[in-house]
Amino acid sequence: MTLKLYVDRMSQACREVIIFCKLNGIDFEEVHIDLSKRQQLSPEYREINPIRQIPAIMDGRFKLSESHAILKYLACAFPRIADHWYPADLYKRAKVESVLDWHRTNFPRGPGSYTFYSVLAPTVGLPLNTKAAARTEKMFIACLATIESVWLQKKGRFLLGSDQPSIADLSLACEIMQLEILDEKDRERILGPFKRVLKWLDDTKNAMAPHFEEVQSTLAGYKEKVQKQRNTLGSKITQSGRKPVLQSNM
Ligand SMILES: N[C@@H](CCC(=O)N[C@@H](CS)C(=O)NCC(=O)O)C(=O)O
Repeated sequence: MTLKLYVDRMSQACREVIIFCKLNGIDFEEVHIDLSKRQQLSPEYREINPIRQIPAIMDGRFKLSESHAILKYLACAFPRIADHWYPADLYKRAKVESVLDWHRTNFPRGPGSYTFYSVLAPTVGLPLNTKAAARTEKMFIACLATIESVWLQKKGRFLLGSDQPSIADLSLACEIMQLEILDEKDRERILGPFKRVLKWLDDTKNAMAPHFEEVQSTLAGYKEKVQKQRNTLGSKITQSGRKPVLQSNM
């Protein structure tokens, strides 16, 4: 039975799962759960993931949510997945886990939240929020500084001084790629000072070509959609039934 991925490519957590499958030749069916239509809240999807978030997978009768748990499951459940993704060696695996845990603890209020508050919120009927965007920007700039000075080392092109990427590289890179949805100037302002991070992102794109860029390219479409929506938003009622507010200072 084909593995099913319940995803929306607008979500960085979903993109990492799709890219992992593509890179490793895992056959899958992509079931689109449209966040902008709040399909994650539907009764049908609740049967797949009662937490009502994406991504989730169904492998036969086995259901699983949480992107990091999914990546680890796929790395172990499917044959011939190269060891560097999720090393069998206890010490190397523990280090990868350490980056993944750090990522989940610190980044949820990072690029995803920043792009949400500063650009994407209206696509789901919520107001932009400049104060929250400024708060999250501070937090994730601190995270970028940690990647630059702790997780990226002088030796090795990838996190933890490795010569090959792990699921931690894939997941963090997808998170940071969410910034693609911003204007070039804004992205440059945020990422520009972090030269090692920029080099690592390039190395990651190259190591994961062509699937990394192909799956991330969906963001360009969203960027265009968001810009159009920004132009017309003032006069429209959103799906939530609320009149959208373009700026909120809460
Ligand atoms: N920790 C979860 C986060 C999942 C998550 O926040 N998903 C978002 C999309 S990026 C979602 O489903 N949001 C819709 C909602 O919360 O209603 C993971 O890594 O899978």
